[in-house]
Amino acid sequence: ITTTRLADYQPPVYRVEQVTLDVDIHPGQTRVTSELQLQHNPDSDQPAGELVLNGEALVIESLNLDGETLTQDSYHYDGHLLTVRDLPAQCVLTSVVTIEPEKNTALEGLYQSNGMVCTQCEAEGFRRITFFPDRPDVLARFTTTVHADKATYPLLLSNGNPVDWGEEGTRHWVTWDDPFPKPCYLFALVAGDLACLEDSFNTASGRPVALRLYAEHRDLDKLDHAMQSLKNAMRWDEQTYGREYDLDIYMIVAVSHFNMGAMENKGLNIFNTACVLAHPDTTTDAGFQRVESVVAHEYFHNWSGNRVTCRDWFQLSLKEGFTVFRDQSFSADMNSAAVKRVEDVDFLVNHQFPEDQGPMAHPVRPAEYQKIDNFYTLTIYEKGAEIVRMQYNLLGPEAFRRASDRYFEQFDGQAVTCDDFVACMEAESGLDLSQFKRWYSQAGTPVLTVTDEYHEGQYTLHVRQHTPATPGQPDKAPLVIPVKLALLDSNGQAVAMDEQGNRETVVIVDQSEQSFRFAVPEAVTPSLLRGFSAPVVLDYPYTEAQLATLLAHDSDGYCRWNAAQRLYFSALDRLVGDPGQAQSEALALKPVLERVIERAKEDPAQAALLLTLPTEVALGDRHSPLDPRAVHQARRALTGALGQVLEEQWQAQQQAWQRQDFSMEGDAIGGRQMRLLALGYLAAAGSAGVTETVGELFGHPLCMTEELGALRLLVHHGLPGADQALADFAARWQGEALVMDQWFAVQATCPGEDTVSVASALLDHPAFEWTLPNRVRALVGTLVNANPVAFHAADGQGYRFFCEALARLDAINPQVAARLANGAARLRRLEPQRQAMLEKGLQGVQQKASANLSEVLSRILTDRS
Ligand code: DPP
Ligand code: ZN
Repeated sequence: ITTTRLADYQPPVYRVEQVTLDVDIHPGQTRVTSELQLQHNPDSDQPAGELVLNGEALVIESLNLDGETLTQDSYHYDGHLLTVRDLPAQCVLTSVVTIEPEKNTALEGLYQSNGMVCTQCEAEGFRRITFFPDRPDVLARFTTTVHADKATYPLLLSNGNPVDWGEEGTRHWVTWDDPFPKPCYLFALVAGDLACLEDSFNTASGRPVALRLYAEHRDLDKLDHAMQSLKNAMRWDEQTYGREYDLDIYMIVAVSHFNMGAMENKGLNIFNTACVLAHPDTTTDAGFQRVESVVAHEYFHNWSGNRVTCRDWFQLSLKEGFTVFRDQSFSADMNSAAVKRVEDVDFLVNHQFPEDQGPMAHPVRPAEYQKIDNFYTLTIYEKGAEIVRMQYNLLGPEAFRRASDRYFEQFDGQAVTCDDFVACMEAESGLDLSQFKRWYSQAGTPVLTVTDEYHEGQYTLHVRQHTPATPGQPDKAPLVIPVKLALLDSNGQAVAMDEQGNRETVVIVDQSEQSFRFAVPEAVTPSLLRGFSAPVVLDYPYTEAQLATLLAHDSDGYCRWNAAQRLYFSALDRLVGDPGQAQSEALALKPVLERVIERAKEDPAQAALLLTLPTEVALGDRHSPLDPRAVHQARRALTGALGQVLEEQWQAQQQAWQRQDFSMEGDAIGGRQMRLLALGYLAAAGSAGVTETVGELFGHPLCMTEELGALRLLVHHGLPGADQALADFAARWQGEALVMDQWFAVQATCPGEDTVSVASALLDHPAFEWTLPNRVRALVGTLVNANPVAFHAADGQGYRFFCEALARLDAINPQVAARLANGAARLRRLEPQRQAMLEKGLQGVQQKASANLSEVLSRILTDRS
């Protein structure tokens, strides 16, 4: 196992000017011929002569340099690297290799999925197709010819435009040419028998672009939403960033077997079916929103990622953080911006913060890795997006737009670094962002400790910042933390904070300790970190009365949500170990929640967010050592008690949001959320009639959101009819893989220790497949990550289930196994008995683990935090 370090970066010794690929697909064996036009790189301090190419498990048929066959003594291949000696400064290297896509269950490189052949090359998949300098700073022009059987693979696709085609008996071929130089991680190829939804888009400058979305024939009716999302994203990027699409064709192919969400290959995106297919009968509202954002995300990569790419994989967040920021802004513009921001923050604090506080903590620009696949993380993506968002807010929209224009124009066609991005921000704003850049190199979540005092018209905030140590980074320097704030008077109204009468301001915290003064006429409640202006933990001793004021009156959606979360957490913290007090906690919460419920008609989606209790995982992280049973009981008790004390209100809500007709309008979606939430509280309270109402909803749903929502309530609350509903659901949807994923997930997330045996039995269900990542995530991933009381079952059953799954999966798909292993990141927070059981299980898995899995396991096992 080798460690790759940012500090060791060297420019490539050779450039590849042109790649001519010929991929000849035959059953059992695919032959790949590649011709590389090589040129010594003047930026390298190494002389011409020796070239090292990546190539993973390739079977060599021949190697040829400038038309001469290479003899065994002029090259060396160890199964991973091919070293060729005595190369001139300019030459053509031709290789013929064979590969076996049918046997590729790792789903990297060229592989088969439901009868089609497709690729996944990011980060290091191309080396499983042919020999190449597989690194993002080698940009080459690709011309690709695909040959295959006509009947099995009527459709042959690659990047760029089709320039030539023909037939050879029962076989045919197509040549694609991509005029834009690209790194090989953006290469794509698809061969299959697929249906196509076709449309077109006229760019701002009037060029027509053909839009083609491909899926299996049975899924043709599930492509409309992705198409509409794509067109919206194309228009938005023109209007918001001045970025036009650049090829004549834009294609998306839906694939069932896929390790990630989707892949932004130039002109030929390949998507996990879960991120592109959508139909109201089979897809939940959340699924629709995911499709919209992922389609946009991959489209936006055409500029932030493809036209301007990363110099090395340490810069991954250069494209991912920026592109997530872009897709978040897009979704905010398409839907409710306030709701979108809260959803994004909720995701960040509940998933990225724990990562940043655990053994896998790493900077947004890591300094080293063993397998880059393990760094497609929430830190790179979501925290990376927050770092771009802070720069957006520091610069303001106009300067930020000038800076992004400069970035895209100056670096078009190049492979660059996070420093290059920040330099553009500095150049267009005049700001000095050198200290700000610590956000890229320093891991961990900063804690802002704030206290305040009020004396005779003078309100003072004292702020301290501290970032806890993370693996390999014991000492942390102060960051630049923009804190947006307002000050609320006793009526909850924001007061003027300066002579101009501004009622909101931003203070920049950039030292370990600082104070900020405001002249205000009375003692106030601070509304801090508005819009979640920086990804930090805020520690301020809010009283419950202040939280009630913020929740009722603050104009900032994030601060309202955060106030609600704090109220819930303090009630739940008291109930952990003492759930008998749930009734009195619920009564104390009742008046504030009543006001939120009353306002639900203004924005039901926002109300649903405000009325949702923190998860058991989030609550568990506040208690050391983790006590999953007590946490589960506390949350369950509070849910039931809130169901009881607000029963009338929940009843009214569930009736108010009942609809006769299906709609995808914002209010209809929010209404479904509110209705299901209200039914959940009623079910937890054992309210009379709720079984009938939920059963009725399950039997006559208007859409999958209702059908699945009702099924989840039946199963998770153990209502009569749950088993029958599960059987009916499976019978109805057995042919729809994505719906069946949900069926597995509903069962795996049923809170309770018994769920482990249910899930173990489901591993033997005929619809369960180890080779299908979506299915494994639905059953194993959800239990491990979203069902702590089952995962941490006291007898260790959950750990056995997990470790067996890890070992089994690792032999099939190391990337997905390594991702799943992160479920054990809380190992050192467990009490000694559980810790010993899980540790032993993980050590057993570690002995035979792949390089991917081994990196994650060793970080977890050596964690001493
Ligand atoms: N396909 C992944 C994404 O778009 C990796 N680039 O985030
Ligand atoms: Zn991306």
